[in-house]
Amino acid sequence: MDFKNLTITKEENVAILTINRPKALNALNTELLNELDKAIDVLKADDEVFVIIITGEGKAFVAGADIAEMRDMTPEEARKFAILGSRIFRKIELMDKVVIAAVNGFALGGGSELALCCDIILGGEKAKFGQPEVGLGICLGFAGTQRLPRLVGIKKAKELIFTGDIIDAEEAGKIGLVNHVIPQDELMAKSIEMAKRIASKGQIAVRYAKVAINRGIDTDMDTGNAIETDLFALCFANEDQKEGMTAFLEKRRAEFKNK
Ligand code: DAK
Repeated sequence: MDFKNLTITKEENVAILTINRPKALNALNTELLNELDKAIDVLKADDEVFVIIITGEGKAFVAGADIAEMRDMTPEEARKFAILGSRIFRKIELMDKVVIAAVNGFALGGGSELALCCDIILGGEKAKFGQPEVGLGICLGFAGTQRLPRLVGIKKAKELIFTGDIIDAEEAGKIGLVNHVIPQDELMAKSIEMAKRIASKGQIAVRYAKVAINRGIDTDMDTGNAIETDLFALCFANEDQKEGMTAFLEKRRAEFKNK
C-alpha cells in the first residue's frame, strides 16, 4: 500500500513505520493521521510482522499536531481531530503486537503523545520531548494528560505540561520517559536489535503479557492479578508453552510457531 506521508519497510519479523513529512517536521495533520490509521491496520493484519518500530524522517520524530491545520478549526472540528488522534493512539497502545518508538528528534505535543502510546520508547541522543500546547493556547488533545502522569508521575507531568518546557534525551532518561538513550547513529540498529529480540520470543506469550500489563495498570491489584492468572493458564493451551519448556529442558533454542 502506498502512502503519501509514511513509509513501511520490513526486516524479518520487524516492520519499520517511518513518519515521512519532513518539510513540516512530520507534524500530524488529518491526512497523515488517516494514513497512520490505515498503516496500523495493515501491520496488525500482517501475520509476518511481530514487532513494529515507529520513527520519523529527518530531524523530527513528530513535532506535534499540525498547527497550520488546527489554527482555524471550529470546536466541533477540533473535537473530531482529537477523537481521531486519540482513537489511533489507543489502537497502537492496545495492539496485539509490540510497538517501539525510536525517537530520532523532536517529539513535541502530539509527537510526544504518539511516543507515549508505544510500548517502549528508545531515544536517540538528539531526541527532545515536550508538551508545548499551553504556549499555543490549547491543552493536550491526544491523551497526554492521561499517559504522561502514569509514566513519569503526576508532579513531573504537571511541570512538563504547565511549563511547556522541552527536555533533552538525557533528562527524559532520568525521569523515565524513555527506556534507553542511545547514540544517535546507533538508534535504528539498536531499535531493530531489540525488536528482533522480542520477535524471537513466543508471540502469544508476549501478547498476553502486554494485555495483562495494559489491563492491569488501570485496575486494582486483585483484578490485575486475576487477569494475569487467567492469561498464564491460557498459555498452557498453546504449543508455544510446550515448545518453550521442552527446548529449555533439551538445552536448545525454542522454535516458536506462535500457535
Ligand atoms: N505544525 C505545523 N508545522 C510545523 C510544526 C507543527 N507542529 N512544527 C514545525 N512545523 C513546520 C514549521 O512551520 C516550518 O515550516 P516552514 O516555515 O518551513 O514552512 C518547518 O516545520 C520547520 O520548522 P522550523 O523552521 O520551526 O524548525 P526549527 O528547527 O527552527 O524549530 C521546532 C523546530 C520543533 C522547535 C519548531 O518547529 C517548533 O516549535 N514547532 C512547533 C512545536 C509545537 O508547538 N508542537 C506542539 C503542537 S500542538 C487537540 C488535538 C491535538 C493536540 C491538542 C489538542 N484537540 C483537537 C483538542 C495536539 C497539539 C499539538 O501537538
